[in-house]
Amino acid sequence: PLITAQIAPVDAIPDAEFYKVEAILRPWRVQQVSSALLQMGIRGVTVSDVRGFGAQGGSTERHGGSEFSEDKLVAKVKMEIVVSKDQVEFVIDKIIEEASTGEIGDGKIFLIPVADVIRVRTGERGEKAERMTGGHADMSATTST
Ligand code: AKG
Repeated sequence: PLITAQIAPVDAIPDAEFYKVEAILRPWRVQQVSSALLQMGIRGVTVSDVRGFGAQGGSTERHGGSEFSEDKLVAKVKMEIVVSKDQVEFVIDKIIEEASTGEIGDGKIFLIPVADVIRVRTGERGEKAERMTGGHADMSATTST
């Protein structure tokens, strides 16, 4: 089934030039998600192995009564991607498309406004620092300097 982010536009959240899309995902779906992002020109993904639990208390079983009985930490992967505002919805939709199984434990996506991006090598800030050669900005070619 095709699932995309339900209408909750970026306009309704704190305004920023850049946002961090932080996704907690099933480890075995991460390769699929990151190659899809790469294909759409997204460059710059940070991945960490994490453990945690969500609304189900980490329980993988759903039969009555046992759901909230223990806090079991489940292995997940945290993907962090900082993109400009115009790319946020594409990235969220792509993550959902590639990571969703429809089962409990698919994970969650957090959207965080980012105040600035600074490239360590050059000290560049803002869009200059966020943009990467061969990345989304070059592929869409809507802006070029
Ligand atoms: C949760 O704790 O909310 C879960 O979804 C547990 C199931 C899982 O992550 O595999």
